[in-house]
Amino acid sequence: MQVDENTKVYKMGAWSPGPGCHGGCGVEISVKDGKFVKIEGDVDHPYHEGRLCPRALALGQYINHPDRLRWPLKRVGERGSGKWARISWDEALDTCESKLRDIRDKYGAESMVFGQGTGRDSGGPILFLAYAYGSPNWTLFGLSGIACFTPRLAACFQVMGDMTFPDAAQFFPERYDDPDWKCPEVIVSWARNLQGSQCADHYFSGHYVTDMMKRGAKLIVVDPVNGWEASRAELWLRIRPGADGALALGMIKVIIEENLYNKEFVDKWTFGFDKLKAHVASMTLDEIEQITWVPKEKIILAARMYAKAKPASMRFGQPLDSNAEAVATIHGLASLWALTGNIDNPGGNIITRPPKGVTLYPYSTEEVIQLYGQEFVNKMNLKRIGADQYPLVKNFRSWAMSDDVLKQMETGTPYPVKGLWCQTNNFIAGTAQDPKRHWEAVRKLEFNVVVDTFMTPTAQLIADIVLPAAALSEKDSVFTTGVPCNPIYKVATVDEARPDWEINFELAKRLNPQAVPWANVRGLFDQRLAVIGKTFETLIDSGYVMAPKGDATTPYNRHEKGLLRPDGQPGFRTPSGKFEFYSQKFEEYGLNPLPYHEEPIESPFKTPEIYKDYPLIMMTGRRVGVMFHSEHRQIPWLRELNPHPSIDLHPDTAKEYGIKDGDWVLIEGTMGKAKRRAKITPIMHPKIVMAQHGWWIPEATYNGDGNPYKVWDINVNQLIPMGHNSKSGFGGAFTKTMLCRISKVKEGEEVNYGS
Ligand SMILES: Nc1nc2c(c(=O)[nH]1)N[C@H]1C(S)=C(S)[C@@H](COP(=O)(O)OP(=O)(O)OC[C@H]3O[C@@H](n4cnc5c(=O)[nH]c(N)nc54)[C@H](O)[C@@H]3O)O[C@H]1N2
Ligand SMILES: Nc1nc2c(c(=O)[nH]1)N[C@H]1C(S)=C(S)[C@@H](COP(=O)(O)OP(=O)(O)OC[C@H]3O[C@@H](n4cnc5c(=O)[nH]c(N)nc54)[C@H](O)[C@@H]3O)O[C@H]1N2
Ligand SMILES: [Mo]
Repeated sequence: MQVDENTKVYKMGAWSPGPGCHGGCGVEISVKDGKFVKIEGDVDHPYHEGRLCPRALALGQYINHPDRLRWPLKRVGERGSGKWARISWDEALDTCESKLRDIRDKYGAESMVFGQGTGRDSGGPILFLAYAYGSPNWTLFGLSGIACFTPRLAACFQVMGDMTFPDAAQFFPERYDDPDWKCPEVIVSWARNLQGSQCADHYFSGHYVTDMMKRGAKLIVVDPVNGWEASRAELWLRIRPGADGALALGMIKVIIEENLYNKEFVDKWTFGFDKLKAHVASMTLDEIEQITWVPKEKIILAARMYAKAKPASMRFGQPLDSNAEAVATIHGLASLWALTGNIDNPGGNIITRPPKGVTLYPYSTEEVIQLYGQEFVNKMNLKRIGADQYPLVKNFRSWAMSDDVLKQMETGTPYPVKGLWCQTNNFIAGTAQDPKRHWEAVRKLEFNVVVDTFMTPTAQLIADIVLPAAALSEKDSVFTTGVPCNPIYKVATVDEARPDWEINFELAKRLNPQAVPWANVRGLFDQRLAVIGKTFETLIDSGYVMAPKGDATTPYNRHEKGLLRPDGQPGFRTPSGKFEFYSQKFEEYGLNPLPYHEEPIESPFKTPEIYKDYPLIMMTGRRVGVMFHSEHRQIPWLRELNPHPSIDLHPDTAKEYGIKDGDWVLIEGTMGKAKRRAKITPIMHPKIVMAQHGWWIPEATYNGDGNPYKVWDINVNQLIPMGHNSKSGFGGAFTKTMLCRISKVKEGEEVNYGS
């Protein structure tokens, strides 16, 4: 659309960087003379219908920020000295090419690790580069147990062959007006804080809750914090962090023992019901009340409300991935959907696959194989770090195990790790647990590259080359992980910043031309879009694409229609063809086939001796809407709304420790400490404190002393260990459950923000 002579408006999807998000919203971007002017929500887009988050609305301040990385840099002093020189893209890519070739020639491609952060669109090009180069070691670098979404995905794929999301009518252009859609009577929001983590995450943000509540849905919230959702809930279960597995079993017990389960669904579509029944019969609600801190009357009420609602949906969040045995916890939650028949039904939990299978960034083994072929994936598994040790890791999605990557960097066995390609990952400030251990390991490697939009603590400390990434409006990409399939395209530029896909495509072509037969990135997109009958250009023209009703990638009741299994038979993609309460895959992998609860590594019950000295439970990283992980600390509008690296304390807790609002607080755990500014709020439980993650102080200048932007003063991940991931490999990051004690920081020892 032409606004005036020089300004044009482009409709596209939004996905990091800028908003810093998991993507999916439709936006309108105005551009004048090749430069970004403004962003607005696209009211015609079915996803968010024009609503935008504050981070998207602040895109202009992100794009034009004076600290944006604008050209490639090379390190000119010692690692971590903070001395950099501008270089050309040719020199940057020549250096990367020759160093990566050296490492491959001397030690084998597997000696190079390709690390990403959360699911941004850069995930696709990172895997693409790793595999073209020949390294199986693609990972979510630093996050113990790959504890973000992958444990949830892995669990659901093993026990039911797919992932589900609450039905928000997201598959229908008419949304809630579609005649097949039903409003859930009850929504369970379990460890999910959509008002803060408002990023779409496949189900339309916090609007989902208000949209449904306006239509009569009642809300059950399972959360230690009395947040936005808990305060609006019909029933709030104030759980102790990390006790979710036990609560799920309690609800299962009530539903089975009170005969509230959906007999038809259970008989026809599930496997192992009797074993589940016997399993929950062996525990009492009193025990579960003690473990969870949730009164048993409320457990019973919640179970009844959820099971009697027709239909009911459940959303579940990342804290579950941090649970000690995350996969087992998630098995428990998913079992609740199956017991009540709320799978792929209107208004329940609907199975979600990428529209018509278009994949640029794979979320499942099936998608990895679709892109790279079974033979290649098998070959990669031979050397993939962690694949030999954890059958679930080997058999799901293709990540190298983050905890074992770190160990292998340190020990060099069974083979050495020599370099890190670090793209969309700020592990020193937020991604990694035990970030100093990561720093020690990575600083000893031969060659490290950081690709980012800003100079971060991570880039300062570990990079040899820093490459400037393009932001939203400056890059071509396709959002394929949810619905609909959105084009994202380049309409503006900022100096020499380049899109992740372009950087990785060019380097991959140099390192292995055979793996990159396309002339350019758009050629690759064209090939991947062929299944929806589009090219990248025609996708831009149509704006977005939704798969038609009746397709295997759209609801409902696909298990009845034979749309889920590769053999075309009715049922689910599992060994039994049913939802497995008793998982045959877990049994095969030597894991417990039934859902169960395990205590966090430190807890009032597991380590009472530690609890005596560290009597508070530290939750971290409860999301705030104005920031995405370690990003946006330098964006004025957003920082104004969340100005301090805070720790949330209940007024009673603050009183007990003599702390006033705004005081600096020392948090100490068994393995480290950090300072935070007190924010006193009644939403917290008196025994639980909450420290935001990802903090660094971009306005503090860096003098090369190894503490860039004061990160070591305030990073709470110094209190959280690596290497205690779940038995399956996935899950167990303990970001919500470490024990700690607090005290007021002595006068003169506060953290100042300036230089
Ligand atoms: N604005 C913004 N949005 C984001 C992100 C961001 O950084 N900023 N990050 C994105 C990413 S990668 C992720 S993984 C998601 C995460 O987003 P969510 O999955 O929503 O996770 P959190 O915000 O950590 O926590 C959700 C809720 O769980 C509660 N909680 C904490 N521990 C426990 C527990 O042990 N049990 C239970 N039942 N509840 C618990 C918290 O109090 C909180 O209210 O958000 C995504 N969206
Ligand atoms: N204590 C604690 N730690 C946590 C969590 C918690 O709840 N508590 N949450 C964990 C979770 S769930 C996750 S997913 C991780 C997230 O960890 P990450 O996803 O690694 O998040 P960041 O630390 O913000 O690092 C991302 C970096 O990438 C840059 N960036 C953003 N978009 C792009 C892009 O498109 N291209 C490029 N090249 N760069 C980009 C940003 O500027 C930033 O420096 O953190 C984990 N760490
Ligand atoms: Mo995450």
